[in-house]
Amino acid sequence: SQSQQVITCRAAVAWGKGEELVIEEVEVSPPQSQEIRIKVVSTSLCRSDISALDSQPIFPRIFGHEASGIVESVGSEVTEFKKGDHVLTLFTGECRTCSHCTSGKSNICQVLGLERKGLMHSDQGTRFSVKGKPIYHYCAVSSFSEFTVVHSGCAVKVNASAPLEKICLLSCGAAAGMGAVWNVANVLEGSKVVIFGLGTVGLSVAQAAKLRGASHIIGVDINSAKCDKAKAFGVTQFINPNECSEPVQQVIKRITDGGADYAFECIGDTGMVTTALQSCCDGWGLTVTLGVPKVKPEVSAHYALLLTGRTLKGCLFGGWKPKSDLPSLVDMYMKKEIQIDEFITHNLQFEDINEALNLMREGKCLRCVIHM
Ligand code: COD
Ligand code: ZN
Repeated sequence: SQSQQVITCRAAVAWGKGEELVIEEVEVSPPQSQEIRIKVVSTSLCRSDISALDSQPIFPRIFGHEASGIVESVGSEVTEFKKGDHVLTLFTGECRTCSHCTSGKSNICQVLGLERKGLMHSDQGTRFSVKGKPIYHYCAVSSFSEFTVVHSGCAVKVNASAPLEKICLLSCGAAAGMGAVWNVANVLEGSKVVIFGLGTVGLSVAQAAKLRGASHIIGVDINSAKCDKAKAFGVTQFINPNECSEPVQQVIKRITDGGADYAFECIGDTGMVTTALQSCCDGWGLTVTLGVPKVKPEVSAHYALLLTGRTLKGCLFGGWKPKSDLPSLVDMYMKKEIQIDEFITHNLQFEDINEALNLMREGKCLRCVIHM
């Protein structure tokens, strides 16, 4: 059958640390019994693709983890999907049977959780090669390819009338920010929120906080060009720490009269986690971390910050159970209850994918959608 055949297609291969991606002809294996093969339709570039390209010694590799597509073929044991289904990929999967998935308390699947070695969950192998040489995956998604293979627990079927070239954003950044506000922090009406980092993740936090009726939404970013877009997403006050004569946490404490109720770290800098904790009020101030650190992974803070009642809480993908929860987020978008189109600053053809990396490195985009 067709599902048993190797496909040859174009993929953007990363051959070495920090290098430009190279469009190559790759072979894509058929899906194994519990896997599906997807024709990628759209994939947006997320900061973590670049962070991993610049830091992890796993090459050659196909990046991309924020994507939408159409099922091309399914493995022999897959009943949940069929050819032609519209799907979003899941960089953190959901098996629905492990103790975490059934706990009602966690979105961190013990079987299909974030994959860090560049391999597939099923057999610790790869499904790509160039002239017989294996190519590693990224987050077991690898969407910078015309076709990819994912575990059936690492994709979710969505409303087929939703525009794939937009909803790919809900597969990572935009959903992560909203989930951090609604699921993890559970921001209450009238509260004071501060957001560190105003990329797509931080601005999704702003949008979600606005929808919850936060009274103050303070946005902090070293790039002042983010200010206008930030205000459009609900940021009430923009602060560039480089333009302040005192530490940013002091500025925040002053304008919030003692500290924010909630702080969100959306930069991926553990030093800013400390600053975020310091920007929260004592008693109940909650700091939520969304960013994966690019450099120093350890967090440090004076214990007195915690002794006086602050909480530090981490999350992955905004606490969403990806398979269970994403379809309703897509439906919210279709009902215009959430905005994602406004995050798309650039649309590029696949062959121009390096332009997307350059734009993000230069801080000139929110999301670049790459059309395969
Ligand atoms: N102070 C203030 N702002 C800063 C600083 C600083 N020191 N450094 C950078 N910034 C700003 C930048 O100017 C930029 O506007 C913003 O921070 C970051 O935005 P982007 O567009 O670069 O990145 P995002 O929004 O796509 O993602 C940022 C995260 C750090 C959240 C992202 O990389 C991440 O870690 N994602 C979630 C983790 C995860 O789930 N990973 C697995 C797959 S994504
Ligand atoms: Zn991402």
